[in-house]
Amino acid sequence: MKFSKYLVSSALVALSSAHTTVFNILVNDVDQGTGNTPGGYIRSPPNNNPVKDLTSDDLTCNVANTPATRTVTAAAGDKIGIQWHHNDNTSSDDIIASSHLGPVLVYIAPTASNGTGNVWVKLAESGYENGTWAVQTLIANKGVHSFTLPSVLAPGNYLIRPEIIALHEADASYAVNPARGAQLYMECIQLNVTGTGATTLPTGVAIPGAYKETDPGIVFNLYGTFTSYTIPGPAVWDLAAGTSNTTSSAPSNTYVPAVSTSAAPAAPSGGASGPSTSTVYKCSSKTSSVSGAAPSAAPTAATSVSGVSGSVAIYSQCGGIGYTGSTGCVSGTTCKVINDYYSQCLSS
Ligand SMILES: *[C@@H]1O[C@H](CO)[C@@H](O)[C@H](O)[C@H]1NC(C)=O
Ligand SMILES: *[C@@H]1O[C@H](CO)[C@@H](O)[C@H](O)[C@H]1NC(C)=O
Ligand SMILES: *[C@@H]1O[C@H](CO)[C@@H](O)[C@H](O)[C@H]1NC(C)=O
Ligand SMILES: *[C@@H]1O[C@H](CO)[C@@H](O)[C@H](O)[C@H]1NC(C)=O
Ligand SMILES: *[C@@H]1O[C@H](CO)[C@@H](O)[C@H](O)[C@H]1NC(C)=O
Ligand SMILES: [Cu+2]
Repeated sequence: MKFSKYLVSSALVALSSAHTTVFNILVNDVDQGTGNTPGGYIRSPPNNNPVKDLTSDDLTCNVANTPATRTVTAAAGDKIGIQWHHNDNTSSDDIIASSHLGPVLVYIAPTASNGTGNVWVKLAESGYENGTWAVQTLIANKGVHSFTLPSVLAPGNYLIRPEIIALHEADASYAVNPARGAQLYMECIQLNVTGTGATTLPTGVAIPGAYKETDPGIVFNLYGTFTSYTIPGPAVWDLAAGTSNTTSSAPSNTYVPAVSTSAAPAAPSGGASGPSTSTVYKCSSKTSSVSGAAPSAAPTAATSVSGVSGSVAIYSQCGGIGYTGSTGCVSGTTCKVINDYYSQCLSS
């Protein structure tokens, strides 16, 4: 049967993890040494699996929110580089699977809060701009994402929470189908901020709490047609640029959420019958096994709707409620109904 080859391939892919974690940070481009091992300065999880449950306490600082041994010192106004890696920090490391497209963000909270309460303030964010995803820029920069500590920030101990939201399975909501959904990668870095700043953090948001399964940036069809992406969570703190006290001084990587989100396709709401992803986009995690990829539902749902040939690539969307793009699949593929909201070009 046609779908069996996807099942076999998925099983193979699932053996290798495609995720990412933070290994170390740079302060004004100076490497602060390994931070994710015992004795380090990162509240680092035991593996690179994502967190997908938006209501879980694991979303705060990942599954191991216990104080790390050390704290890195940096001055208000310093440039901070977050170094992400997939498996190791060799030069051949791919940082994160290229399928894991999505935004890159940074939050801050007082260390004393342990991340609990309305304490998280967004310092930086980068989403989809000029046809490029922040994750693609991150990979091109060999895993380093940089931002500036606000120069007015009062001295003290802070948790820096970098985050990647991978959208490769986010066309379905985790709440509807736990085998799919956005994959969030985060941890907390212990930073002691020095300097002469006098501005304490404003009231922030709670994490978990800041993201909802109904956010257009959480449920998002990467394989559909879109021109903009709305990064979830609060606006970036207007002092986050670091050098001045004006809103116009936002960091150059700040993404201004588009007012219109109409380009984001509606989320499939067909229960467990989410799209059967290609092996290319599939990645392993403890909870996302082959059996969770809705293979049993997909074959019966996958009926050909269009034999018209066109330019829509394999595994891309070619139909569904609310879809207005092209329905013609490239040669060798056929548009098949996955559910009411999503049809996809698959091998014919
Ligand atoms: C690995 O990380 C450590 C700590 O940041 C660094 O000193 C070392 O140079 C890195 N190795 C490579 C090959 O990048
Ligand atoms: C810190 O928060 C985590 C949840 O993110 C919790 O498991 C842990 O017990 C808390 N630690 C303290 C000291 O409150
Ligand atoms: C996107 O393009 C505009 C117009 O050329 C430019 O001003 C902006 O800096 C670009 N953004 C990024 C992230 O490259
Ligand atoms: C942070 O830095 C201040 C000023 O140098 C110092 O007094 C304090 O002990 C440091 N705290 C930590 C946790 O390193
Ligand atoms: C920021 O700007 C406001 C309004 O212009 C001003 O009242 C405030 O003192 C400024 N704060 C700092 C830290 O410069
Ligand atoms: Cu992954």
